[in-house]
Parts: sequence; structure tokens; C-alpha cells
Amino acid sequence: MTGRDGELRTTDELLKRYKAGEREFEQVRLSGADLHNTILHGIDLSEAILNQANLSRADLRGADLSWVDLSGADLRGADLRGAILTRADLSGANLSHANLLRADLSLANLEEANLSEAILPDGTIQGVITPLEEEDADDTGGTVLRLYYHPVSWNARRVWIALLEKGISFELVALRLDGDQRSPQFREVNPFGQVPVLVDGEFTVFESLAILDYIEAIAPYPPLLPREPKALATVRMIEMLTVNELLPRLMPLMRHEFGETPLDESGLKAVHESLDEVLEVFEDKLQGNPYFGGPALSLADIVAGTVIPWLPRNGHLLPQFPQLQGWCDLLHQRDTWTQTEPTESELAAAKSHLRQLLATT
Ligand SMILES: N[C@@H](CCC(=O)N[C@@H](CS)C(=O)NCC(=O)O)C(=O)O
Repeated sequence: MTGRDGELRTTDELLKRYKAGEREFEQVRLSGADLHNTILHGIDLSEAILNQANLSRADLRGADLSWVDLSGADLRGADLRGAILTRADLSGANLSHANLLRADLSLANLEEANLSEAILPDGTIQGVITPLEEEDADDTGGTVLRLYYHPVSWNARRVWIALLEKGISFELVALRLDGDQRSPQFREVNPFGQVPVLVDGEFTVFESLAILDYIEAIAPYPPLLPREPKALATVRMIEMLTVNELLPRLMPLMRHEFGETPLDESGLKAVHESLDEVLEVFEDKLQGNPYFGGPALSLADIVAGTVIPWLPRNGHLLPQFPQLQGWCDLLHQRDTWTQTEPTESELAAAKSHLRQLLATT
């Protein structure tokens, strides 16, 4: 813990300690500090003095900024999604283009603050330069999310894991996928008759990757998308490679396993070789990091991590990919993976529907 006696006084020191993993900096005094474009997500700056500070374009997702003096601060374009700004003094602060989605602004002082084109806690965009009305301040758009899923669907499991990692409340609605997905009632939810679907109040989103982006936007902490450009691109690349390269190459093996379209020895060899081509790239992209985006779990791990650990069950072993093997072991240590792993009885129950679905995809 730092700052009770106010000993931390330079931004360089703050940034150095933050980089080293420290997060608690309550009561620091950094009036007029230049923290423009810095990454400080999840930081605890409660009761800090940051008046007139430059925090424009800073990443403050999920930060604790309660009781902070941010009067006259420059917060233009700052990412404040999910930040706690309870009783913060934002009088005269410039918050134009800031993202305050799901931020807690209760009892914050917004007198003469500039909120033009800021994204407000409820997702609306402030068009004109006026302070927030007090009754808006509590509205964090909180409805219980509903996830339509099937326990054996890896597309749905991606979303399920992300929701658990975020620690937000949601309810699960299971489909059997025995034809119920094509019922008129479910087609009202998703006209394509597929899971996953996420319903947030009036808003419905399907396509698992789009759902993951939505979850990241409404619940930014802990972040599942890195901000550093190369890490972000790697995460997106792994997501897309899983969907566009790995899964299509795995399908013939699954059809073979289910006895739908059996392969002869040379057919099997070709499938295994084509899977290895993709896995070699994945192995390379880990680059000695525990996760694809670096030190922390990201959407890449969630998307690839609901497929790759299953390959040995489909007869595709991973010994020539030690990094991927280590990464699989790491994922299996997470509660979110063990909690969402389909059980043998769920797999057995789904077998006949899966065979049918595989025949038609
Ligand atoms: N591209 C979609 C694919 C969804 C999908 O294929 N879902 C499967 C379960 S993994 C499904 O609901 N299949 C039922 C059907 O197609 O009738 C996504 O990423 O969400």
C-alpha cells in the first residue's frame, strides 16, 4: 500500500510500481500529474488528489476513483468503463469522448464538467455539453444477462467462461439442440436457431465472438482484451484462426469419430497433418508467454482454449507442442474451465443430436 503518508509524489514512480504489479495507491497526491495515454486499469486511487491532472486517453477501466479530487482534470477520451467514481470531485473536468459505460458516478460532483460525446453509464451518448442529472448517476444499466447455451457447445462455452471470468451475474438457459433450437419460440430469440445467444434486457446478441466483444464492453474488468497493439492483434488473430482454420480442419475428424464419415488411414493422416499446420502457428504465437495475449488470460485463450484441450479426445495428441500443452494445463487449473467442462453423461446424452448436427454442417 502506498500513499497514506503521501510519500509517492512522482508519476514516474507510480507508473513504475503499477508496471511491477502494485495496484493500491489510495490518497496519493499528484496534482497536475501528466498521466496522458497511460494504462492504469484496475488501479486503486481512492481519495487521491489528482486535480488538474492530465489523464486524457488513459485506460482507467475498473479503477477505484472514489472520493478522488479530479477537479479541472483532463479526462478527454479516457476509458473509464466500470470505474468507481463515487463521490469523486469532477467539477470542471473535461470528460468529452470519455467512456463511462457502467461506471459508478453516484454522488460524484459533475458541476461544470464537460461530458460532450461521452458514453454515459447506461450506454447513451451525451450529445450536448451539460452535466449529468443526478438521477442518471445511479443507472448502470443493470439487468440480469441470460445466456442460451448447450453444455457440449464450444461456441457457447466461450461465452460462459467469459461471463464467469468477469464475475458478473447471469442466468443459463439450456437448449437440448434436438430440434428445439428450430422452434418458433427460439427463432424469435435467434432466427438462425443456434446457441449461444446473450440477452441483456431489450438487447439480444448472437454469434459468439460478437457476444464476447459485448461482454468486454459492458464489463471491462478484469480486461480480456489487451490494449497493447501487438498483443491485441495476436489475440484477435488467435480467435479468428480458431474459427476459420482450426475448427474446419477438425470437422472431418469429428465426423470420423462419430462414425458419420469414416476416414481411411491416408485420410486420417491428412487430417492430422493439416491440424498440425495450425497448431505449429499457435505454438509459435505463445512465444514463451503463459497466455496468447501475454501474462493475463484473454479472449484468445478462451476461444482457442475451448477447442485445443479437446484434441487429444479426438485422437490428436499434443506432445510435439510443449508450449500448447503447458497452456492447456494452465487453463485446466482455472475454476472457469473445470466448472464448464461437459461431463461424460452430458456428452453421452448429446451424442445422437451431435451426430445429426455434424451430418448437416
Ligand atoms: N458462428 C456461430 C456458430 C454457432 C453454432 O454453430 N452453434 C451450434 C452449437 S456449437 C448450434 O447451435 N447448432 C444448432 C444448429 O445448428 O441447429 C457462433 O460462433 O456463435
